[in-house]
Amino acid sequence: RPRRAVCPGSYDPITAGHTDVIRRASALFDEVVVAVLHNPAKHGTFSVEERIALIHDEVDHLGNVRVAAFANRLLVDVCTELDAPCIVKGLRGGTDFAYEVPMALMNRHLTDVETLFLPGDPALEHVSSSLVKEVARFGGDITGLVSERVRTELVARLAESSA
Ligand code: COD
Repeated sequence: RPRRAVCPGSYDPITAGHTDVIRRASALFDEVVVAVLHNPAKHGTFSVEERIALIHDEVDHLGNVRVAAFANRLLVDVCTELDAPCIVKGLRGGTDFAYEVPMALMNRHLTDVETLFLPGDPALEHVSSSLVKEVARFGGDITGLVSERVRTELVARLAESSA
């Protein structure tokens, strides 16, 4: 039975911070499932299909990472369906910790799934999808915070939406 972990998130879009956590998780487990959790009623910057394509571009070379989308589901139910006893998340300092620990405890309360926290790369501590989008929207340079493909597609997407 393979040891499997889930890296959950919105991934709207995937950033260098996400990629770092997924890469490190892929070295620790037999298989990692990147789970894009979304609410179909809410419009993201990228569609779920676009987010999945952008994630594949960054993780396929790792060889043991799958990508799947789940709409309106509890993360613990996703873990049960995937037969994954562990969630892996990156922590960006104290604020993430305060927000993430109650979720980890709630998830364990619901199904006894464990959450493994990896300290985020300090060089990427300021990187989130939302800040990257805000900087890009107003013309700031996001090189190195996302892949070149994400940067190009994000800049194009934001130009369309402000046109
Ligand atoms: N450094 C390190 N880690 C990072 C960085 C960075 N720079 N950036 C992102 N990460 C990691 C974090 O671990 C983060 O948790 C993860 O990437 C995902 O980030 P986002 O922004 O894409 O995703 P979120 O925070 O919007 O995702 C939240 C979930 C979808 C995981 C959460 O809402 C959820 O579990 N929803 C399902 C419903 C549910 O089960 N609710 C009850 C929970 S108790």
